[in-house]
Amino acid sequence: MNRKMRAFAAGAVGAILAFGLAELVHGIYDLVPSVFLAIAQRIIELTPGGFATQAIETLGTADIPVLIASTVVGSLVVAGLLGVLSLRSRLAALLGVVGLGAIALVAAFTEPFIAPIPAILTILGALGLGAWFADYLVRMSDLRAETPAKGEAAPAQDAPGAGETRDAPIMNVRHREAHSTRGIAVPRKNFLALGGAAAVVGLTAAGTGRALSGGGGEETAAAGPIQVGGKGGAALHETLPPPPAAASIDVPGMPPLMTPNDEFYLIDTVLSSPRINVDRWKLNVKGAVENPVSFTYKDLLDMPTRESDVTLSCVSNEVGGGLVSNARWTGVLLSDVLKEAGVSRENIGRASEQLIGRSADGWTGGFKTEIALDGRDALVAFGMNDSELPVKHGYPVRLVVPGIYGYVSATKWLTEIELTDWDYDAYWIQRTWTKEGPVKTQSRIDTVKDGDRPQAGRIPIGGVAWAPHKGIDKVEVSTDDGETWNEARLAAQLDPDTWRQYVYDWDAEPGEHTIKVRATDGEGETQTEEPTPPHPSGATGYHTIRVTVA
Ligand SMILES: Nc1nc2c(c(=O)[nH]1)N[C@H]1C(S)=C(S)[C@@H](COP(=O)(O)O)O[C@H]1N2
Ligand SMILES: [Mo]
Repeated sequence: MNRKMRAFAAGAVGAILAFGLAELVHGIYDLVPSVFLAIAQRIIELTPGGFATQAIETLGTADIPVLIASTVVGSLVVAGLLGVLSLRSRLAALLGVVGLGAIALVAAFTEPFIAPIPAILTILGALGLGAWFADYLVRMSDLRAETPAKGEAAPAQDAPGAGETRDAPIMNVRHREAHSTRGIAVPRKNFLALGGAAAVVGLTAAGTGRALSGGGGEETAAAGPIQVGGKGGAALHETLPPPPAAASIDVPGMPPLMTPNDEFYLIDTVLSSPRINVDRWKLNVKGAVENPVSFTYKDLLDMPTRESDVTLSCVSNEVGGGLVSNARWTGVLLSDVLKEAGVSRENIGRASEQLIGRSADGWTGGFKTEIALDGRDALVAFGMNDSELPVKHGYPVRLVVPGIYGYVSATKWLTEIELTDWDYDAYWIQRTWTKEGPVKTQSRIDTVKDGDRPQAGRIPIGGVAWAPHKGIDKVEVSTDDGETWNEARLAAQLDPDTWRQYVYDWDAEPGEHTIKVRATDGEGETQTEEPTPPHPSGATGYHTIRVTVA
């Protein structure tokens, strides 16, 4: 390793130590935020439309690990470069560390739940430790002393500005020269051993912190059963019978009618789901309402509840993609919640035209208040497929609104409902997605995959079609690239708000075939053939696959 490489390694090791310590503290005390998660989170939020939109479109749910990995690697590279910079000017490197500290503090303080003093102490302590250790490695291995002439020649470049600071690096260089003449040079082996040991310590601390904070493990956290109703009795708690057998078609590869919670698609902007203490949680209904009210979790459970089967879909779903799922939701009607705040269909005005759902993490979704009151099963939901909402799906409470995409409506970790005018732009609207997000009618082929090479004979081509709140009236399959269409057999429609299964039994003959599917909604309208990308209002076009029949 040459001198610069060692200095780079020293800086990177310092960063690993700093991250390790910060993660460890976060693991022990979760009101000290995870610094790298906080930084990655700010990157998501600050990138105007671009990154987040692109990442969600192209990487789907993989965007989060990719972003975290880039944040970590990026930080190590910056720290390494500061190590190299410190060879020329310790002061400049120190300023760099101060800059990193400022970024970490700003990122941390934008997190929703934070204990300020411990967070500051942790960040400063971790950075101090990392910088000190990196500097120690550089000093002890005498990296700076090897080319004092270079250091002497460089002050102008090192100096960030005023004459006063201009002198400082020179003095530092001299100091280091003096220091080096004392001859404390660490041989290469010791450098590697010491640096390696520190890296191991840092990574272990980070790993321990991650494990303690349950990072990544949250999907598996089992959600308990829902405990509805204290006083009301059964009449106030409408339940649904199990889905009839006729609503499902039993063909290999068909997605289950009700998506199990751990298979339900996931889309959100948080790197780590807010963990909400349900005993302290409140839902505030505010803004342009007659009677601002607030509900505890128990208040909601004591209201008349209902179950509702609703298919949720993401605007960034590609044609044929998996960002669509169906669940049985339990909750109270959003219209009942609004009624308590004095809002009715008759008194919606300009000032209350839009309903904003605000999340504990600050995310917002907004839609026409009218939609909450037009009779559809818009729910303030706390149950999903007979259990409490899983943390990742919005525990303790979220919104579920049939017929409009999740990005405008389905606020998870809901803490606030605010009525406001139409001018307000919620999270994804600020990032260039369209203001109203009606779900576009879509259909997907599931039982046969693109590139399959099935045997000739009877092949069931099946899947799901959805036009939430309108329902599906017809699904057609073409096996000749759209020349001719065959009506598929439909399963019973569970609810107009859910997807509907279909199958077409194809007598396949050898050769190459292009298969397409299209659906017609409950209002007689067939989905558009013209292919458009998800951005800005949802993908259109027919799901198309190619198979070679042997
Ligand atoms: N707080 C919060 N709620 C949110 C989001 C989010 O990023 N943050 N994403 C929305 C989007 S874009 C969609 S498609 C749905 C997805 O819900 P799910 O992850 O439970 O499938 O949640 C919505 N609710
Ligand atoms: Mo979405």
